[in-house]
Amino acid sequence: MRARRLRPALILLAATAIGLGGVVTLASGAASAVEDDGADCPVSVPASWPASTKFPDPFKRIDGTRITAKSDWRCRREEIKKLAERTIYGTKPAKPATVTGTVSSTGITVNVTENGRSASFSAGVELPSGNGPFPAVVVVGGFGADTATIKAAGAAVITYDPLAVGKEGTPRNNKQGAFYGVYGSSSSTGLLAAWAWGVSRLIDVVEQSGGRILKADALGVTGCSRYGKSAFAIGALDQRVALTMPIESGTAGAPILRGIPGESGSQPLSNAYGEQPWFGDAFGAYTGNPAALPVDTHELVAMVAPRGLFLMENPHIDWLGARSGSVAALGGAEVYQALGAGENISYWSDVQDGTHCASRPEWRTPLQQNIQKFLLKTGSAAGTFRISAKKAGNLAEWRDWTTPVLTDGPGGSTTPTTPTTPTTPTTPPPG
Ligand code: MCU
Repeated sequence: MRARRLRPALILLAATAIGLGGVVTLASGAASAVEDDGADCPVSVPASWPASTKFPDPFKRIDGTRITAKSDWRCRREEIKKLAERTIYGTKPAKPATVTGTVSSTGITVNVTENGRSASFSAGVELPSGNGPFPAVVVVGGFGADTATIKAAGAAVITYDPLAVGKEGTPRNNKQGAFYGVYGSSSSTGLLAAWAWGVSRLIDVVEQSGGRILKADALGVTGCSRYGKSAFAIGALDQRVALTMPIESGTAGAPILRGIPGESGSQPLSNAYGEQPWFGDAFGAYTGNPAALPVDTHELVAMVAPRGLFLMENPHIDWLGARSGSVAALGGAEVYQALGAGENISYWSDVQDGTHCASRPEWRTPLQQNIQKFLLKTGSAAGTFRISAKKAGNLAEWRDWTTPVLTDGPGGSTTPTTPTTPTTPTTPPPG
């Protein structure tokens, strides 16, 4: 059933960007200073929820009410995160008690300790020409990302080998790698959340390094295929990532899970669940019935909002589920729009070369523009949707909700503001 052999992974890069001080505004799309700005939101995941063949309403809280203000998104996002961890990814633990490490012009080392268990891993660094500190893009795995364009644009490349953090090829009850060394080989957390945890720890180290070489507030992430699934999860699960760029991610990546069974030739949910422990163990209950999921990937797209997101897909290989990918992007874009950040999401599947993870001329300019806009902060290109007619999904078939007009103005805060001067109110930008 495989469309073609999609090579197993090797390594690559990673990037980081971090901490802005103070308030983050929605329209600007700036990254947050923290991994999860809704960590303090009270969320109780119910024991059950209604099934729906259509997309769950991203604006509807677990209690059935809909959000009305942009500032409500922070805690609604946290609900989506908890539901996605419970059913799709497994839990991505928060920062361990101790994270230490080093950043040099050639590499990053990470050491973590939690509950008496320690683990270490490292990543490579390739600097662009010029003087730092530099923004950076974490490249997950060793293929499919256009590292030449990234560096030419002025960003460093952080080469991240996710397999050191979570190995492939293990049974679910004996997972291996740095993550499972700390959280246990029988952890129900899947590889995608484990790999995302690893990048979050790299970001911790870059933050702690003082920004002499790499800028913690200008970090992106990319990767192709299984590492496109990874890039998507990394960006959804860490709000310090300023720019998320998954490539040809397929099932367990951007494509809507509800769409896969009906998309001819796409990788079946059960096949992806069985191929590698990418999904969390709990997803096994949904492979035959995605309508029972309380969330879908349009809401993972929404979790990235208002930050930069550039989804790249290949419409020539059915296995990659690009039609379901387009619907996820369109559904998630509704949240971007409601937050006043509609220009911060791009989707591009209109490409010529059918080869999986090919080097593609079509993506060079938008890649450069996204790096300029979200990492270098020198550009303001509009978001673009270039959906191949070969694999164009129809959002209207998938939703039975409308997109609300949220109050608060375009400058509404998404971050629990810990103002340096607690008495000074935030002034939203004009407009
Ligand atoms: C698209 O990502 C995967 C796909 O899910 C697998 O079925 C296939 O074996 O490998 C792809 C990949 O990672 O190729 C490099």
